[in-house]
Amino acid sequence: MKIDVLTLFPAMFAGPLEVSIVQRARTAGRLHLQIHNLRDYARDRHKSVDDKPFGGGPGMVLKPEPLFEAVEAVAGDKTHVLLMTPVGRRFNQALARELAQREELLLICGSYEGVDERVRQALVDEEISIGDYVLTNGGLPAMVVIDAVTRLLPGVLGDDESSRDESFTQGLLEYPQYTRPAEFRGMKVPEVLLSGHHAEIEKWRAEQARLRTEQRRPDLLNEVQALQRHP
Ligand code: 21W
Repeated sequence: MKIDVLTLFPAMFAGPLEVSIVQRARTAGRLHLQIHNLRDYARDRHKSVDDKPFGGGPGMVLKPEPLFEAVEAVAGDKTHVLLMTPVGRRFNQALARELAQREELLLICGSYEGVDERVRQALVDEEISIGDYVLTNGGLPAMVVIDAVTRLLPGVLGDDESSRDESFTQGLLEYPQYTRPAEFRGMKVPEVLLSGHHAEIEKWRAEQARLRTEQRRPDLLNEVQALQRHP
């Protein structure tokens, strides 16, 4: 998959996308990721990317010209263009799966200033928010989307990682896990996990996952039922 990012803060992207599974996907050639500085597409002498809002009011608005220039330079016919914005569709695992089917994504990071509406109108296929809290710009949300999508690309997770991911607990919260020692500071590992009875262990884990989900995230249970009907 090819992913391009348009941002005013390219420095944010050093780090999170250069470690762990995303870095592994890049090295393996499964993910071609490029970060572009929106300011490089400003044509005027001052490289301005924003201006005062028509109608007055505080703050600034990202100008259309640099965004149009950038998208026209970077996007191809097949590119799915996303705008990261607090008013977008809420990001979740189902949307990550949808996006992972695309060949090319272009993520535009909004800033606190907001974006000229004509960008939405003419350039953007889909607007995405990662949740109901106010961030300073769309950089972190873009990294969240890239991380969640990358691990779903074919060949990115190892067999062990992806079989764990597709286990029966899909859509439920994770069951409790333990490693050695069997007793630590008086706290014991549940007997069943030491028993070697694989069927019993599976049953216990399934129960625990369901219990935890009922207690902590009852909202997820409807989605799990839907998943079980159409996996
Ligand atoms: C914060 C942008 C506030 C715009 C009137 C009109 C992208 C984000 C962002 C940001 C405003 C996401 C205004 C969850 C987020 C993001 C920065 C509003 C002022 N007044 N997901 N416009 N949370 N955040 N602008 O903050 O760009 S995805």
